[in-house]
Amino acid sequence: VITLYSGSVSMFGAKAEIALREKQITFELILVPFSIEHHYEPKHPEVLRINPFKAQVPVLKNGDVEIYDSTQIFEYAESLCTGPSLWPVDVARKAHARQLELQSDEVFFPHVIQRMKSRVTSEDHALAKRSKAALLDYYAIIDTLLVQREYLAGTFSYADIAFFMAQHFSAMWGAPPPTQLSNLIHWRDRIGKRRIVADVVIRIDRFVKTASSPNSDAQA
Ligand SMILES: N[C@@H](CCC(=O)N[C@@H](CS)C(=O)NCC(=O)O)C(=O)O
Repeated sequence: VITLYSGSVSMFGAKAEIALREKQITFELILVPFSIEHHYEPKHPEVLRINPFKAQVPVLKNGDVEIYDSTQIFEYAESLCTGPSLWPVDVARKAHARQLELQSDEVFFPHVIQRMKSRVTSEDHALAKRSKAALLDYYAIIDTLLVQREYLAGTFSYADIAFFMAQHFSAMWGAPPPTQLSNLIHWRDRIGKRRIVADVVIRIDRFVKTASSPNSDAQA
């Protein structure tokens, strides 16, 4: 049996969860404890054991296979050969899709993380502004890429899953795709309508709403 350890508000965990579901892989989902006050502390023992270096979710376990990192989980999911192929078949398109997936995690999302951090310390306000400008620049690049294209790399792929979740978290932190970038907006709506994607997003949004309400246990 496959087990995925994720978090209630984990962008990277959501990527992995959506991918496994889109690949029609049966798995058990364990949401590790998370609260606004203590974040992921104390860390889940299985997360610490399987990912001792980073102690981060997502982590996946399937018998002897114990791996971490959302991109590695994409690769593992693809190698199980179930469901639709989520990398383009064409070699060049596949390479492009991988680049876009990396950019989403390592170029775009770090600016979102910067904005999450800046919320805590107001002296970082200038940094938060600079991050927003960088996010907007990247949105414009993706909007151009999506001219006459339904999905980032041609067919629905891991690149779409990654960037959909990244932009969703960016929106949560005050930097949604601007409405005038219509290719990007249509793409976002197209991906967001997928049953599997919608279910994961609804659960995250519900958690955020509950955790940030004044009466919630998460703040206690
Ligand atoms: N590169 C990793 C990043 C994973 C990551 O940043 N996980 C966050 C949650 S979204 C986490 O576990 N943070 C807790 C911590 O760093 O202490 C991936 O793609 O899975």
